[in-house]
Amino acid sequence: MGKNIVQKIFEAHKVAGDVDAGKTISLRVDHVYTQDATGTMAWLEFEAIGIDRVKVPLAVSYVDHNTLQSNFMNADDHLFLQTAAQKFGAYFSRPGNGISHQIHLERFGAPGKIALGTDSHTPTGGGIGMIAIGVGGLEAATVMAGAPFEMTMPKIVQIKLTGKLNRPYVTAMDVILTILKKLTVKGGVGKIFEYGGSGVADLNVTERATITNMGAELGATTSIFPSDERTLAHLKVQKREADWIELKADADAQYDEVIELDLSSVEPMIAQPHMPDKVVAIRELAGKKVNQVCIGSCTNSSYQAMKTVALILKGKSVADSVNLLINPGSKQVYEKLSREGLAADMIAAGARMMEASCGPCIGMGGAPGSGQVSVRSYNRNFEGRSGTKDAQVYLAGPVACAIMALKGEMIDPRDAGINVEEVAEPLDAVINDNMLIKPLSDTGSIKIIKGPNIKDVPVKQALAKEIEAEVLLKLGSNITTDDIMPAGSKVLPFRSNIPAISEFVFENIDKTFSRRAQEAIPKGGGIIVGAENYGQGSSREHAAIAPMYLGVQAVIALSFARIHRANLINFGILPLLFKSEADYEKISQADRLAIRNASDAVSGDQVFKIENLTKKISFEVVSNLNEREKKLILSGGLLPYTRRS
Ligand code: MIC
Ligand code: SF4
Repeated sequence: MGKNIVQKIFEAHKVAGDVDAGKTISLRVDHVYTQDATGTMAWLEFEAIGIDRVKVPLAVSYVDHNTLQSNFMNADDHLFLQTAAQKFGAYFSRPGNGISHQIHLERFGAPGKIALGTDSHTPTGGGIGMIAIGVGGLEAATVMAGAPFEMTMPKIVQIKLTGKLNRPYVTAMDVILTILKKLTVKGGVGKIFEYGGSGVADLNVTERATITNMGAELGATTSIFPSDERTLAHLKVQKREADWIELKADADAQYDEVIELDLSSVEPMIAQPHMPDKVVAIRELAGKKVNQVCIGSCTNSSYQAMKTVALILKGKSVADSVNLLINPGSKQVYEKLSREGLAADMIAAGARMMEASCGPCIGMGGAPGSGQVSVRSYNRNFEGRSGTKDAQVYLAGPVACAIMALKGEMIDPRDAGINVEEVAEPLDAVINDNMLIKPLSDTGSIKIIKGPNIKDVPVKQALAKEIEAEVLLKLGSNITTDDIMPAGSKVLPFRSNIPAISEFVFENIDKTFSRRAQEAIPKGGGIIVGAENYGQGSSREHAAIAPMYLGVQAVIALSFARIHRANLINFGILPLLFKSEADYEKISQADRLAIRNASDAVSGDQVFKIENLTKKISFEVVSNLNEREKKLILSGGLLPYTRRS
């Protein structure tokens, strides 16, 4: 029987296990990369494991999130990351060099490889034919220390593309927004999307990367495109054609499911507040006033996208009511735009140019005003993420964004009367790796420098036999990690200080959470109750470590998002699933729950009896842990487990 691309790459990297859906598989990993906001923990955890040097062929430590330096904290973190990278044998990408995913696509990504990144948008690498998966920092640290990467094999779904995009008004962003509308933010859970069909050839690598980037918003484990002539063209521009291999599915390859999409049917789309799947055609919102437009991020930062934007803005002026912010994805793109006068066209039109970093996407500056409408070529519009709780954030393609910045209102780009030039993929790039510091061979004299805000990683005790704890919070579906552990310029600098960051847990949902959790610690700690897709969004393990630090013992939900579930387990918090949906209704906030024989149930049949001591009823939950996950939970998490074994 023929094989699909995912099966081919997984077979070639398999250390143990099976490539069949639902089975556990262990994989050899080629690249591991971290970004600063998750990387400080990852590298502290690597240090805590006690290995001298990374054991994967390529490790890169990027700095792209915490670049706003309003005091010493972020700058201290950068120095820690730089010295840790040098000590442990990783590349270090300096602040200013750009966003990890964009740079990885330019300088390191290669078809057929397996990459792990401590960021949920790592699947951007699928655009170049890599299996690129987002993981928590501790997972990355253990793989860098030499462990294989273990996961439950997802289902493999083919998205079969036909036709061609109606360029230049329709972009790759509209393709993924169309898919999000159809499949929703839960539609990819437990799946890998493999793109195929004749329409693939219509998309270049950076357009493919926009699509795989936002596969994260579908909840997918990852997404991948074939490697073909267009992949070779991308690598040639980067002077890396030696990294090219052809990758395609066999003619008789099988998939768990096939979804068809005709690219010529895609029209300009927009996601409405506050979820990336609340997608409608832009024309349905025509006339709505816009206060802010942001263009860039890891989703739409290619030279091609940025040049298209520059040419739309050239010789014109942003509307009086609009603030236009542009954050190019990499120094490489930014330098080329500058050398060719395109950045000047953006500035002349009134764009506020930001450094090549995540910026407003994660609330690092550029927060909209109260209740303002912001349209962004980014990937997430969760409530409050922009830094302004009542801001109305929409997501759209870069062409639509640039046109709305000029018009001051929402408009289908085809109706704006603005001629948009079709920009081809570049034939060359400004290659200057001076902001990428190479690993050293002799690291003996390197001292890791830690500023006063960098604190040790807290470690949990082994799982208790009996848990008796209070329901600290009862939540609905699709709770994001931004809800659990907010980001933004105020909170992000505490990413290397768990005691300090834990003060902000669930801040936007319930300001009393952290205090109540701390008060519950002497009485057995807390439990969180969620509904479907609990923990969707980012890979930030702080959404697990900080609750663990605040005494949270278990989360009971109807379903979990993949990375967050893994992070909970890695930090010793039990992820429990209701056996019957009706039991969700029977729990109220502040109820006291008892989980009898918790550790026995983990090692045994994984069915737990929960007694609701307040309501005097009981019900059952299950844990569905694989053998390794059982050991981690029993030990109190991956760090105590790794140290002990
Ligand atoms: C995000 O887009 O939410 C982030 C910030 O990049 C996160 C990582 C983080 O929280 O540090 C992600 O996507 O994983
Ligand atoms: Fe950065 Fe935003 Fe991309 Fe996350 S989604 S990596 S914050 S640009």
